[in-house]
Amino acid sequence: MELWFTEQHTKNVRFSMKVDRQLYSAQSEFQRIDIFDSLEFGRVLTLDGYVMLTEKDEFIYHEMIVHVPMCAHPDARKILVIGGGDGGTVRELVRYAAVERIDLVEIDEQVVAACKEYLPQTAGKLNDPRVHAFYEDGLKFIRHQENEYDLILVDSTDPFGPGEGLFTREFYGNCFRALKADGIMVNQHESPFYKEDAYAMQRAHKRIVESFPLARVYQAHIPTYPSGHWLFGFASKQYHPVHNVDFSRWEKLGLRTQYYNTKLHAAAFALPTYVEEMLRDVE
Ligand code: AG3
Repeated sequence: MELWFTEQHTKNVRFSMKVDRQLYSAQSEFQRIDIFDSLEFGRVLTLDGYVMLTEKDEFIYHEMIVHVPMCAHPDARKILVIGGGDGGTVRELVRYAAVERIDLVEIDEQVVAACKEYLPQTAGKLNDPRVHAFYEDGLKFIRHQENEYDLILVDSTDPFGPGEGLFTREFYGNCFRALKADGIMVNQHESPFYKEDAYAMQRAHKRIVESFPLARVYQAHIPTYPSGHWLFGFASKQYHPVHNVDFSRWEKLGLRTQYYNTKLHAAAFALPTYVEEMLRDVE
C-alpha cells in the first residue's frame, strides 16, 4: 500500500511526499494538526494540511529566523516568540547563554503538546527554565506590551486561518511598541514565487514598512515550502541587518550551525531582481 501526503501549493501545483505512517491527527479548537513519518523528510508537522516543518529541513528555517537577528542585535536578552509551538525557534534561542527570558505566545496548546510527544527534535527545549509559555492569541497578547523586548520573532502559519491577524498593520504597530528603543522584529514572510504567496509577502512588507523605520527582507532555501524559496522580514528600530554588525562577536560564541554562517547572513539580504522590484513596488 502506498500512502502519500499532498499539499496544494497553487491551484495547479501539488507537492507530495511518500508517507510511512501517520502518528497523530487531531482537530483542535483552532486547526487540524497532523504528524506523520515520511520516507524522504523524516517526521512532518502539518497544520490544516500545510507543511510547517519536516525533520530534514527545519534547521534552515529555524536557524535563519533566529541567528540573523541574534547576530545583528549586539545584546538581545529578552525575546518574544509569537507562534512557534513546535519549539524549533526556542531551541535555537536557548543556545545563547546571554538570553535571559523567552516568552512563547502560541494560540494552540494542542500543537505544543503534540510536538512535545512526537517532535522532540524541535520541542526538546521548551522546558528550559527561561521559557515562559502563554497559550493565547499573539494579536491580543501584544496589545498590552510596551518597551519590553529586544527581539520579537513572528514564527507564524500562513496569513489565513489562525495566523491571519499576525499579518496586519495593527499587529506590526503593536510589535513596534512592544520592542525596546533598539529592538528588532523578524517575521516569516512567505514566498515571492507563486502569485498568491507573493501577494501576501508584498502586503506584509508594505505594512511593516509603514510601522518600522528600517525594513529589509532576506531569503533562504526551504525545500518543503511552496517553491522552496522563502523570505523573512527584518524590521528594526535602529540596527541595520548587515552594516556595522559585529560578525566576529557572533563567531566567538562558537555556536555550531548547519545552514547559517556570517557570510551567508550578509549574502541572504542580496535578493533576486524580481523580488527587489516586488518590494520596491510597495515601499
Ligand atoms: N511557519 C511557516 C510555515 C509556512 C509554510 N507554508 C506552507 N507550507 N504553505 C513554520 C513554523 C515552523 N516553526
